[in-house]
Amino acid sequence: MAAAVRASEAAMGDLLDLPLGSGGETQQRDGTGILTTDHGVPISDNQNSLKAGPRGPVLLEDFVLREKIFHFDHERIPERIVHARGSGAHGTFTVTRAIPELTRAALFQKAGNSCETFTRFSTVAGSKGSKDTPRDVRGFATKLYTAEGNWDLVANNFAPFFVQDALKFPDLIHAVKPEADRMFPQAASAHDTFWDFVSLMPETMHTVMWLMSDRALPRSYRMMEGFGVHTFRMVNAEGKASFVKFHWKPRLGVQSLLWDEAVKIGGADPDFNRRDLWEAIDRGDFPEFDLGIQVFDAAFASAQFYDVLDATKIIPEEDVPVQIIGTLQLNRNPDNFFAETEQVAFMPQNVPPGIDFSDDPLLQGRLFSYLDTQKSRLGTTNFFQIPINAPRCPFANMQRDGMMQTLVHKGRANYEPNSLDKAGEDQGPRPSEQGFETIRRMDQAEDANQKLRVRADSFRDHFSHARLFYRSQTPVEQDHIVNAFTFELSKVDLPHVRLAVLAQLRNVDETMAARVAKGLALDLPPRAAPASEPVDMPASDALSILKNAAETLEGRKVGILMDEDSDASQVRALVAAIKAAGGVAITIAPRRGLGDGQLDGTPSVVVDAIALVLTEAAARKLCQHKPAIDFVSDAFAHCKAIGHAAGAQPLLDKAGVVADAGVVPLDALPAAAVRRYHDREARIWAAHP
Ligand code: HDE
Repeated sequence: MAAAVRASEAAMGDLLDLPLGSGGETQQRDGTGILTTDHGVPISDNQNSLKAGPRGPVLLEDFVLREKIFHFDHERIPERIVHARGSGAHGTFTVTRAIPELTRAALFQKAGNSCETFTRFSTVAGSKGSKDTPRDVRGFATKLYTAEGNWDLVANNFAPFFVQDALKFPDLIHAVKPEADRMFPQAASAHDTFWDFVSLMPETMHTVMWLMSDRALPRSYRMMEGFGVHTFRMVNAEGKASFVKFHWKPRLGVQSLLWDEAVKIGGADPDFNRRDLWEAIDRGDFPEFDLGIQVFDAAFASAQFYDVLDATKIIPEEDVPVQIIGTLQLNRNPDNFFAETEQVAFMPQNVPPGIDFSDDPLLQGRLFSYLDTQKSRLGTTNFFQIPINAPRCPFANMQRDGMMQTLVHKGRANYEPNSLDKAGEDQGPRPSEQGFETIRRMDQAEDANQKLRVRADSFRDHFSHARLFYRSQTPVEQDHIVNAFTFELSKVDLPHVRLAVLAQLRNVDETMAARVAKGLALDLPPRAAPASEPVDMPASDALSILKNAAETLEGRKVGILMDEDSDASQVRALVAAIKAAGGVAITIAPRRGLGDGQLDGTPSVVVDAIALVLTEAAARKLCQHKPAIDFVSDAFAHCKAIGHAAGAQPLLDKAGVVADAGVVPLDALPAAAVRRYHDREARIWAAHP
């Protein structure tokens, strides 16, 4: 086989003469258990460098030391420009509904077809070492290793995007990242430059509404929706194309943190979402997401007052329902963070035949950016050979050589066409009629033959969808949005920027703008004239988290506070009841040996509900201990269910807990812990505007 690069994993193993693991990963050959240099020379002493005499200077001759330090010095690669902090998981995607009428992609021809996957969740603005819980968009990128090549569905947990044209992406990211001179704030949008950009770019307003909402504070990566954002196309075997938007729907429902909780978790457990994902997979609670599509045609597209090619817009699910076509299950933690989660290279241009792009100018820009960034991050055009990036299907072409080439191509056929087969040699791969074929434009515009550096008129409306989003929320969710704007703008030092944002907010909702202004002690400035007057759309319930809340203990964690005098049988019964309802229970005690967590290091922000299994004497003693009081008062303020033994009353009183539907006896806790009690908010956070 001369030109074919790789016919199967087995062939790759032959070529490299290396054993391959089940996921295609190359292992070190460590069967002997002997430590060697990178070049296989056995090492006898890994404690001491080679010196001239016992106390003498270290010798340059020490190749063991030099190789080890040299490798260490080069261990880091550039972090991603955006989405630097991420967590990954292997999984399986299974088709639940065949859609040959929509796409010729082999994967979707039969229900039951499946492929391996790798998913990476991420925050966007923060560096690799930043916390998991900032107010931010989350990435949700999945590589599906299909039989027709990799399909990368590089999604976010927000349905719209901030800007309409890829040309504005670097400006957006520069504005939100830490400010250029001082390099703070880290992983936060609450600063001058971000809001300056927002105030001058009204097209950002719809996505800013999502950013100010609880969608920006996911409780868990297992509890987020994912959105392909752009309009894509599917093409069937007859060449008929349809527009599609991709959605991931979490089986556990969408759940979010409260802002105060997110801030405190940032200190208590900066790895909160990463740990949650790892632990869930580790204990066999495999996260699952349904893949849905919204399908529509050119006639629907042209009948809307907004442009379906404008990524700052959504298509309400009430207008085009989401049809479920498959399920993603994340079922294996990475073996090595760097090799897999860090080196995985997603590219929206990776699509199998039968899936195609639209003319969305943001998507078109992404088709360039991702390939380019991988070369810069991974250092070589051969990054596709890294096991996590390599297709699991045969692949072959005439691309050759380059840095870190690991494939040993044989024969002379490194050009196409050739007639080497006539001389009995391998001719190598040739194009196929079944191959990817770019679909003709569906929306052939009159101006298609002109070169124009313009923004289409159909992209002028910037506020209708922002308004739709706000009006689709419950009052509690609207309060959270008002509070988020107030907090963020309170961190903006430039007074004219605060006013300019308020002037824009008046186009979204007058009451909301007035409340934010009040919170900032500002008079409302005149409304900023919009490029196009907003249209009132019917509210979309699908946009609210609370209207769709899944009342279940599945995926939720209960923290049981106890000490050495607690009734062990009560604790055991509670743990069993929580497990039986699908939840996870952890015990927390003032001293670690007594529970899974130690009280001072396990505040209630890291769990979804609490139980107090305490005697009255223990409760009285804990009234003298600040972390215990905070444990209870925070759980109450964060609207969590609180189950308690009768003896715990002194601690409840000390923490200011007022009886309500979420404060229950221990045996009622599993039923009460399926939700939050948001009606407490008005009382506890009364000073908010
Ligand atoms: Fe990305 N984006 N992006 N993006 N994006 C990257 O690629 C870019 C956009 C998204 O876990 C980078 O490998 C441009 C929308 C995710 O590895 C980079 C534009 C959506 C991830 C890049 C966008 C996304 C990235 C940085 C505007 C939602 C993380 C490192 C034209 C659909 C993937 C990298 C992972 C990563 C560019 C806009 C999602 C620089 C130019 C819209 C989930 O190439």
